Amino acid sequence: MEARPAPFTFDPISTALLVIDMQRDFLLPGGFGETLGNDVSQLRRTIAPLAALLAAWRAAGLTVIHTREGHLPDLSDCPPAKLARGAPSMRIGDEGPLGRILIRGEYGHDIVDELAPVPGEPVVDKPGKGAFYATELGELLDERKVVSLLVAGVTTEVCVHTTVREANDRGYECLVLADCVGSYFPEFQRVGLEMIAAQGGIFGWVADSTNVLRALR
Ligand code: C5J
Repeated sequence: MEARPAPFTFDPISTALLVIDMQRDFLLPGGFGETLGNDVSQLRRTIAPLAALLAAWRAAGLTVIHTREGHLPDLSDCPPAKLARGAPSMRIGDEGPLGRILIRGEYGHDIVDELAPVPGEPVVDKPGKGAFYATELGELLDERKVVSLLVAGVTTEVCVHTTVREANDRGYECLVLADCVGSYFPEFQRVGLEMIAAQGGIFGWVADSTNVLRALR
């Protein structure tokens, strides 16, 4: 299929759609992300195209894996440096508008209703920005003989980038879906995507989900 910087070749059977951290804490108006002063519409524009791609990918019987960033209620898996970073007015584990911020089991930690996982789709809980660090993601992909990833989710320059870099080092071919990844900062979105496809695709490929939908037909 058409992609930047060059066409992307994949076999859907050995490709997983990896949906990163589409959580209420990041995306919902009134949620943690918005209380930090972020414009959540920059992330919310990814929901509709991703829902359409998920529907087509599921209808074709293909692999979907979701991730969620978050921590155990006692914060034993959260490095003190992550807790303190940026001296925020609200920290991970504090009571936020949608429950304790980024704590597993809380309402805000879960995935937005529009993209809710369906039975059989693994949900990987990750304590870090990268989806491979301290998770079972590598084993899940091995079991399913996955060699390529279509990457969607938020945020482009943080958890999407970290995961794509981790995946690249592990030998996966990554296509990042430009319309299905989002950043609160338009400039980071633009540059984040350029960085992936630069230098002949140093971390992978970039394309819109409509190109994938066309390739599936
Ligand atoms: C993610 C973050 N998911 N920005 N987290 O990107 O802290």
